[in-house]
Amino acid sequence: MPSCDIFCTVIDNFGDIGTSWRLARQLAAEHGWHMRLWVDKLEAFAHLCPTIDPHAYKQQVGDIIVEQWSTDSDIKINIEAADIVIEAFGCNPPPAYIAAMAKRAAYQHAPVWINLEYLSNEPWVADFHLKSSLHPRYPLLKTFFFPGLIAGSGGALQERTRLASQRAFLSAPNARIAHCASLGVPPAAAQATLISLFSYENANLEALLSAWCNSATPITCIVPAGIISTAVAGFFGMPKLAAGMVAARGHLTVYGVPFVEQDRYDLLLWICDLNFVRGEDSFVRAQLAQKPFVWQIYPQPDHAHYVKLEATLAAYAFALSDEARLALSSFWRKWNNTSVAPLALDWNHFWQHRNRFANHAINWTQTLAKLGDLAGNLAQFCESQLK
Ligand code: TRH
Repeated sequence: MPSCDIFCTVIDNFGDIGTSWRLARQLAAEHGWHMRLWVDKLEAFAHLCPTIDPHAYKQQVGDIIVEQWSTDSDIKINIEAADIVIEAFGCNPPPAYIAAMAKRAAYQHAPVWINLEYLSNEPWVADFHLKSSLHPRYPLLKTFFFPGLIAGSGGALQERTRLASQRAFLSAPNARIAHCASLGVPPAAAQATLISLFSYENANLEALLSAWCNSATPITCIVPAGIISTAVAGFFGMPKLAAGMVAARGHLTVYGVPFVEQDRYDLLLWICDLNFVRGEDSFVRAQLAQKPFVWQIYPQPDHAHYVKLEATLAAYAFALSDEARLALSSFWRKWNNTSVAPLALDWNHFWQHRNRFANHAINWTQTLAKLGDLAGNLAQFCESQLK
C-alpha cells in the first residue's frame, strides 16, 4: 500500500485541519494508505481531536502519524518522500521536502504530488480539476484536485460507513435527547425546532434571533463555543455564552455547548432540524447529515465569495420548486450579506418550506453520491499514476 504525506497549514479557524484530518483518516481506513500528517498548529488540531498533544513533535493517532511542521522540522527533514504527497490548499511543502521528492524522482517513480484546492462549484472547476503543472526547478508534476458538488469536480469527502452509522445512531430510542444530554442540553419541548448555530460574525444575527424570539413555536438553539457564541451572548446582554450556559427570550432558548471533537459534531448535525454551518468542512457535513442547512461562506476581502455562493446555490437549490428555491436563495444571500440581497432576513418566509427543504436534503445526497467520494476519487487517480 502506498505511503502518503499530507501537509497542512492552519491559516485560521478549523477548516484546513478539519478537512486534512478527515482525509487522512479516510485514506488510511478505506484505502489502507500509510498516512503521515504534517501540521503547523497543533493547538487548533487539538480542538477537533482532543487526543492530540499540542507539544509533541511526533505522535501516532490511530493509524496516522502526526508530525509537527515547524521551521525547525523543515531543517531537520532528512527523509524519503512518500509515494503520494498532498499539500492541502496550496500550503507549499517545505523546500527540504520538495528536494527529497526530486531526489526520489531521480532513482524511482516520482511522488504523485497533489494540491488539494478549496471546494468550489464555479463552472471553471471542471476544466482545471486534475490538470498538472511542472515544477519550475525539478522534474516534478503537481496535479490540482478540486473538491466540489458539481459534475467534473473531485466530489466531497463521504466515508463508506457514514450512512449506516447515521441510520444506526438515529434509530436508537431517544437519540436526540441522549445526544443533547451529552452536551449538557436538557430535553426540548416535543414541538420545538432544534437548530445548531456555527457561523462567523454576522450582521444579521440580531434579526435572526429576534425572529426566533417571536416565532409561533418554540425554538431551541445549540451554539458551540466560538465567535458566534459571544455574539449570541451579546444579544441577551450577557458577557459570554460558555458551555453549560442558557439564555431565553420569548419562544427562543439558546444553550452554549463545548466545541466537541469532529465525530461528535457530526452527531449534532444529525439530530438537529436545521443547521447553520460555515466555511468548507461543516458545510459538507451538513449536506451529508441530510438535514436542511444555511451556509455562511468564508468571506473574502474582494467579495470573491459572492460568486462562489451563487455557484453553490445554482447547484444545490436547482431541484427545489421555484418558491422554495427563492426562499432558500434569498435567506442564504441575506445571511451572507451579499449585494444581491436587498430584503430583510425573513425567517418565516424561509422556514415555511421546511418540509421541502428536508426532502431535498435527503435527495441531494444521491446527487453527491453520483460524484463519488473525494477520498475514493483521489485514491483512484493517485494509484493509477503510480503504476
Ligand atoms: O473553521 P472554518 O471557518 O474553516 C475555514 C474554512 O475551511 C475556509 O474555507 C478556510 O479558508 C478557512 O477555514 C481557513 O469552517 P469549517 O470548514 O466548517 O471547519 C470547521 C471544522 O471544525 C470542521 O471540521 C468541523 C469542526 N468542528 C468540530 O470538530 N467540533 C465542533 O464543535 C464544531 C462546531 C466544528
